[in-house]
Amino acid sequence: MAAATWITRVAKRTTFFRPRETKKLLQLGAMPDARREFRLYSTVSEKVPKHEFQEKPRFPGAANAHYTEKMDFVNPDDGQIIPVYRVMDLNGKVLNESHDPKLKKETVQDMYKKMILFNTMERILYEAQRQGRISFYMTNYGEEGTHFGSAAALLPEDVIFAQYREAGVLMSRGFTIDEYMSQCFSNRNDNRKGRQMPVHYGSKDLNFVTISSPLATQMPQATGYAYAMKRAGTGNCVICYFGEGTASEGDAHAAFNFAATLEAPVVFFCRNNGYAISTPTDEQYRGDGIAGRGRGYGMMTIRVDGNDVFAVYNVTKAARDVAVNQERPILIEAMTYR
Ligand SMILES: Cc1ncc(C[n+]2csc(CCOP(=O)(O)OP(=O)(O)O)c2C)c(N)n1
Ligand SMILES: [Mg+2]
Repeated sequence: MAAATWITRVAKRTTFFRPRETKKLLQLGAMPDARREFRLYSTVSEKVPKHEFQEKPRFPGAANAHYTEKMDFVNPDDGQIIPVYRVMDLNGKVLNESHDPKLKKETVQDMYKKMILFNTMERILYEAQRQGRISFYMTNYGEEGTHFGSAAALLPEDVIFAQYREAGVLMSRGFTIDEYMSQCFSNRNDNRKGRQMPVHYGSKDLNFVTISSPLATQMPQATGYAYAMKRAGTGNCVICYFGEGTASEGDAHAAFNFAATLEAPVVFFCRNNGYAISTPTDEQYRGDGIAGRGRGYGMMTIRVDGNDVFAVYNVTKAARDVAVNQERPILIEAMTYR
């Protein structure tokens, strides 16, 4: 082939070393620091046929795209709407036996008992707030399935960054009624020493990071914590709960994008209950919900029936596996009501 038909292309190659390889290289004396994950860049010149170079786009910003002569704008109304994964029908009948998580009877009974206990405690605390005995309260009514289903799928060492409407997750981890009461009444037994507003729980022992009032602040924090966990090689993940309204905050974007690019082991768990205070979802966003954004950020994503405790358990367990074993973030959108 004539020389004129060849083009010399300068390509940037990236080599990733995962923690295990890094350790090996360290043992060989090839690396100065065991904790760092290295990215080595090498610049190489390669010859590619001119026509091929011209016909295949090689834009680094969309590496897998191809050329088209059709001027089609992507219409968000076209394409598949992400379905809602479920295990049970509305009567509680398991639809496909192979998706039954086959939890022990005692485990399921314990989950159910705690849901009832939690619901009862909530009524008392809500009424206490209405009577002016405590300054603030947020109920979790109707969202118990998302709390107890997801919490059961995690390990105690997995770290939780929550919003203010996931208090059942704490109960699943062993937070006691006394601890809830002490926190909400800000008394001397409160483990936060009464310095927080009611419902802004936290527990170092239970790996539950103290809740903050400003929406979405927990999200970039969760990403950072997950990235640090990955670098430390803990083999655990972070779960980050947030509401669909909170996903409109800039911090949510920052958290998703950093998690995707840094490949942080974080499970983003959105509770989509249809409202952000009084703002309905049709005023909150366009597109296919929060799950619809996952692909845009390059994250594996699933939508689940948040009222189906077994479905929530299954997706959280699978998401945890992806986060820990593939070292990447993953998004769950749990559909529910409040
Ligand atoms: C940065 C910030 N803006 C506004 C608020 C006021 N605020 C508190 S809760 C809330 C709605 C959040 O909705 P969503 O994330 O859907 O959670 P949900 O209450 O439905 O569980 C708003 C706007 C806040 N706490 N922080
Ligand atoms: Mg909401």
